[in-house]
Amino acid sequence: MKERLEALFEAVQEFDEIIILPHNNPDPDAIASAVALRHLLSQRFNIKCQIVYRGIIGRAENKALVRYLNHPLQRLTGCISQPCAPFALVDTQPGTGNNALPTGADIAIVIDHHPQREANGVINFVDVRPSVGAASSIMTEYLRLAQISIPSFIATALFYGIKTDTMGLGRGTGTLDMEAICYLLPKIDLEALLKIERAQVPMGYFKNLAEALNATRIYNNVAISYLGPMQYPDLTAETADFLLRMKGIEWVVCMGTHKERFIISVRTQKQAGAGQFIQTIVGKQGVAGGHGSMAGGQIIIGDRNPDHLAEGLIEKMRQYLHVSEIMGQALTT
Ligand SMILES: [Mn+2]
Repeated sequence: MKERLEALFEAVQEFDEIIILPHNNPDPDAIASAVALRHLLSQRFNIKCQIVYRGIIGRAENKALVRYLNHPLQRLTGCISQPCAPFALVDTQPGTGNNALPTGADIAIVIDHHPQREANGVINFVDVRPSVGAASSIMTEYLRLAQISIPSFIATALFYGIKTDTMGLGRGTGTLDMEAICYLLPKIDLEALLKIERAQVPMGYFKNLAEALNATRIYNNVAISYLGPMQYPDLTAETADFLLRMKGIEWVVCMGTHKERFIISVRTQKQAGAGQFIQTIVGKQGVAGGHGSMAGGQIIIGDRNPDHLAEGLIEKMRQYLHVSEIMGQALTT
């Protein structure tokens, strides 16, 4: 591991500035990893780091987290035309289609825990560990190895990143995640964490929730919810996490549209297969990827009717999961 840290340092030492890029619509793991990497690079090498992202930070908890961190991320509106510094990707990789990396950009670092993608071009340093539950656990390890003290607000963010990505240390958790949690625990700001986790939600949240439940149909052990147009893109992920608690349900798929995109989130009680499932379903229509038990995909709607797109996808899902139920049963009526 010491060698890995050396290699990471070697990859960045020639730079004065680095652009840190998490995945689009960053979640707590992506946000915390970005902030931790900035801390590592600025403390050790005085490198100026800018954290940028594309999309929306939609969930009330995630908004509360960035408020607590004093808004460390800058939202990109246009495309990055001529980046003045190399990129460091966290919680994402080149070629996934879920980040704002411009084609041909210089990449200094990739730190991720999603399945490894084939990347084109030269990357100074790559650390991709799909066996780890959260990128925040990898970042905690680097800070520990570098013997850089972790301020309470970063420890809190990393802790929350691990907790959410592993669904409270249940989903895809490995030894490194447990080690990171134990190391971070004495350093966290518990009161702040509770405020983030119990962040107040706007009234519209309950309307969304009611609509999502009403839209849910049960196909044997599969729950599928098509939400139509959504106010923010990670509503599908939020709804899917919620529905997975339903007794007898092994697979949950939530779909909806946000601006020009059709968004799909998949969750499963099984420990494997979610990434492969969504990649097969989306195919060449868009981009998809994920872990064993949580995954997602996006399709640019173009001139297609999103309702028809949803119908076609549901049919493919039924076949893939060998579901005999054809129409599905409404959950709430
Ligand atoms: Mn992650």
